[in-house]
Amino acid sequence: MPALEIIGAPQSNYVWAVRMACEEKGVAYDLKPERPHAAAVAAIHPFGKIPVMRHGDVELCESKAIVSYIDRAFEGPKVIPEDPALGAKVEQWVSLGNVEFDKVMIRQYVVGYVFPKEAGKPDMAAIGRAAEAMKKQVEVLDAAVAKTGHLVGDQFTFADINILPMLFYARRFEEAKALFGGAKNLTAYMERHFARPSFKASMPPRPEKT
Ligand SMILES: N[C@@H](CCC(=O)N[C@@H](CS)C(=O)NCC(=O)O)C(=O)O
Repeated sequence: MPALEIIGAPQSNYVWAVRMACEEKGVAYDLKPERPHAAAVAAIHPFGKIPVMRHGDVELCESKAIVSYIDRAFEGPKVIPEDPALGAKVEQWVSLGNVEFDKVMIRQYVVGYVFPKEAGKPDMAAIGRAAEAMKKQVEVLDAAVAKTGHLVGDQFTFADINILPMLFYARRFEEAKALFGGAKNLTAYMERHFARPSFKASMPPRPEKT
């Protein structure tokens, strides 16, 4: 079996999610830290985004495709259930994560603090707008995990894996901390899953950057 290479800076929430999926499954991999648009990344992702993956002659970009491949190609507990309805629900939450939650929580809110357009001067108006948009997102997630403590069924899946790094990064900042504090199901969900060995083992060395 050739080595599985995960290529991308570990601070990326998407690299973190792919690595966490490997840890959940007990799949060994080599992490090759590379920034977006580095040659090794641009060779696989047409828009230079991380993560990308190489496994023998299989090269892939996009975290959802990468995790789907790893889940099918390797042994270990399934992170995307084979049951059609549950598997589709995982895809649904991963799409919502990537299209809705990442856009607001990471690209607008966290990046607004960590990588402001003007160095050292976060655009507080833009951050405030992102925090406003996060209110509804927090309500949605709080309701979604209320019943089982998971996003899909009563099992830990890639739907959870995908969202946890986003929540971890967002709650480092005051507005998110306050919003999350008012969402008791979501708070319990984070406390429970942030303690998972797979979450800790894949945590970036300095998680302040995305
Ligand atoms: N849909 C992609 C998103 C990947 C992504 O946005 N990665 C960020 C880092 S967290 C990136 O490479 N950004 C660089 C850019 O957008 O140019 C996936 O799921 O892998």
